Amino acid sequence: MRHDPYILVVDDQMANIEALGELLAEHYDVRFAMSGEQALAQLNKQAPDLILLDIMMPDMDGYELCRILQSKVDTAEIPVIFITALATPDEETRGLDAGAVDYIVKPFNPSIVRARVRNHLAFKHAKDQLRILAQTDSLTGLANRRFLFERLLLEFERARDLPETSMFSLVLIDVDYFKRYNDSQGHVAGDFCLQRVAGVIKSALRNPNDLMARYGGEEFCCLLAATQMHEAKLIAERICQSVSELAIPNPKAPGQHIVTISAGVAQWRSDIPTVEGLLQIADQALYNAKAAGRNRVFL
Ligand code: GH3
Ligand code: MG
Ligand code: MG
Ligand code: MG
Repeated sequence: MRHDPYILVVDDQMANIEALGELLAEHYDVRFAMSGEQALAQLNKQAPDLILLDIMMPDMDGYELCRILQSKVDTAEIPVIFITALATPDEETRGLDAGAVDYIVKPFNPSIVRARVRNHLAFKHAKDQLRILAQTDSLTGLANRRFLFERLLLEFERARDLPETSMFSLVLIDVDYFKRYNDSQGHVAGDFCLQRVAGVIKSALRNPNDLMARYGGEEFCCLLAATQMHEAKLIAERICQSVSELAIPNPKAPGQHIVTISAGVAQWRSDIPTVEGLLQIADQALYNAKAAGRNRVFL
């Protein structure tokens, strides 16, 4: 079910909130806050799709709130429309410079407000869709390589700044004898097999800070936040076990003739300052798992 877009109205006067609520409630989930602090508290619970923001408010004014929103990763992408009695070009410029997408002067024309809100929400929706596409692997629905590296770079930056409290692990996964699978079952079945393996990897996700990605063709990488390598190894072993339990026939593979995976695990350390360095350690562990007979996890 699709939910109505959520619009947060921030204004210190009830009359303004009521007027905007009346105008927009038919098509949108309209909620309100009567101060900047209240708005920030609301934003922590759920991010709105759009904010309608008054400028003149006691304590924190609209410009300041807008700047705070722009400075935080979680809120920087939420479009803000100022809706204010301040009507000079200087004030409008200041509002747009603070990062607002639009500026509406009170008293407002209801149908223009509705039209602007609708257009900005459509733009926001298109942007969200594009971002999801840019971050997602289309075959498996996991994160793609680009998004994985963006996140890894962020994690490394954070770890460099706070080495004492930083900890995370990488699991590099490679499907065993997958060339033989393709050769005997065909590429279409191969793609379907990768989707099923990805499904197992996805179900190992524990919280929003974990990231499961398709690293390359039949290779996957899990970024496990706040996880040391022995815990990461257990998670990888569970994935390994679950993939073998799928019992997907791979007639040309030795042993049980089923699809299995191998994995290498590495934990972040301050003496390995680059993403590539840590990936190389995980890759060496993966290589050792392969050499030791596959269908297993190595540190
Ligand atoms: P190993 O156990 O040593 O990993 O053997 P392997 O055969 O899995 O290793 P190799 O790297 O030689 O083969 C990987 C194969 O994965 C080659 C390629 O045909 C297949 N592959 C890579 N990407 C895709 C994909 O998107 N779809 C399908 N169907 N096959 C893919
Ligand atoms: Mg006001
Ligand atoms: Mg491979
Ligand atoms: Mg392989």
